Amino acid sequence: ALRGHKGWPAQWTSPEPRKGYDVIIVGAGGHGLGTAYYLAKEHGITNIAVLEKGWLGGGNTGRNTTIIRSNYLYDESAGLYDHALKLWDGLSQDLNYNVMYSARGVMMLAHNVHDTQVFKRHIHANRLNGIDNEWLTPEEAKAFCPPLNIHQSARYPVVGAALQRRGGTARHDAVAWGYARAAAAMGVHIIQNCEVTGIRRGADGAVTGVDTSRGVISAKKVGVVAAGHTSVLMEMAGIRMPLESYPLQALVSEPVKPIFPCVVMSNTVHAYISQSDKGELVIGAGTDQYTSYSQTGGLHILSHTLDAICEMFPIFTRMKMLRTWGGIVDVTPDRSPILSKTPVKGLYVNCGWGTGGFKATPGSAHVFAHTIARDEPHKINAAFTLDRFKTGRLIDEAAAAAVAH
Ligand code: FAD
Ligand code: PYC
Repeated sequence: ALRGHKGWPAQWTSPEPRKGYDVIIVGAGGHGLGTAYYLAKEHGITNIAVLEKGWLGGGNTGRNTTIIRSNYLYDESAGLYDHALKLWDGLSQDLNYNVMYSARGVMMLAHNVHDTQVFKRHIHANRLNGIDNEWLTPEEAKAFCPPLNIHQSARYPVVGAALQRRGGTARHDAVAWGYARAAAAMGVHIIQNCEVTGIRRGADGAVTGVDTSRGVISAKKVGVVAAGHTSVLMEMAGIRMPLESYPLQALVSEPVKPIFPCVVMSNTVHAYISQSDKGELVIGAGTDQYTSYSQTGGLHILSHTLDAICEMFPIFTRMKMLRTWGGIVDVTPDRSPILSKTPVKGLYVNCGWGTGGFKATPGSAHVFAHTIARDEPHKINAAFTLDRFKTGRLIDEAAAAAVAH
């Protein structure tokens, strides 16, 4: 800053695309950039292009509310999300980039008998999988989060809470930037403003490359990591995906001094909240109830969420909201992601994270890189196939999503 912001070295270069690469990753969000990073670092594949139609990190990675946790119900999910949580722990050191991971605790509020039973089931299942999760009384919940209103006259009084102490938040942009810088340093090309408009296949049906707004680029392996636009891309290869795309909104308040020590979520009243290091209250809602590719959402969703925030935290009633935004989330029927080979040789897909993929970024990228490099899934993502919507071997995590949709 003292030099007038001049002479700063670029964190990654912006090369012209080559004619071809060993691997093309479509989408420069955290999952796509992370995949390129682990392909280079762990599998020695560096002739990679990450193609991004907009700017790096401008999709859901840069729009999410950064909640990280691994308190999912089923063994498969526990394996995947806790793999990610363990990687978060050392990610700043690994990337030599401060991703500001803060294990400040994620507390999910129970407001009725149903919530209590569901959360206790999750707590027991998590513990059997070696994942921390504990039940708190309303008084213990308030001790952990002093702004919380536990008065029993509330519309939906707090009757208890599930707390994962290792859960928390991280700086979303830094995750994209950290992976981008580290991948570029190993030779990965990150090409922004390059929209993929077609997926090319040879006579044998296998992938041969992609059409883009900057010309044809060839590759024998293409990984689609395009979050809200997965269906559009996969359609280019003739694959109809079991996905629905919805707007999901969030908003932040004016910045205030540190007041909120943790993350609190309530699926029943449809609101969640944390405080960023800048001091803003970061607040999120449920998805809109209609499918759309517009990165805005209905105002009524936000007002409903703010009603709930004011009920749970009357201390915030007079806070001013600064800005709102939306992203498009791709939702699978069982609310679990797809990290998989596809019926098209050389085409791989990482999608279906719905409202909750930020937390999984390092773990998802790590196992997806393995899947592409070895042409077979890592044991951690073996169950997260595209095929499961044919076989019926679903991983139903609707209750763990914790965001209404
Ligand atoms: P993205 O970051 O969206 O990256 C995909 C990229 O693909 C985009 O940059 C896009 O421009 C690019 N792309 C698309 N089509 C093309 C094309 N044709 N050619 C080239 N590029 C293309 N998850 C959590 O775990 N915790 C949370 O607290 C949380 N909060 C959320 C709040 C909101 C408001 C939203 C919208 C999402 C939230 N999520 C949360 C979900 C999370 O953001 C996503 O699951 C995750 O960021 C997905 O990462 P990604 O890298 O797969 O996708
Ligand atoms: O998956 O934890 C989550 C989440 C919080 C907000 C949006 N998604």
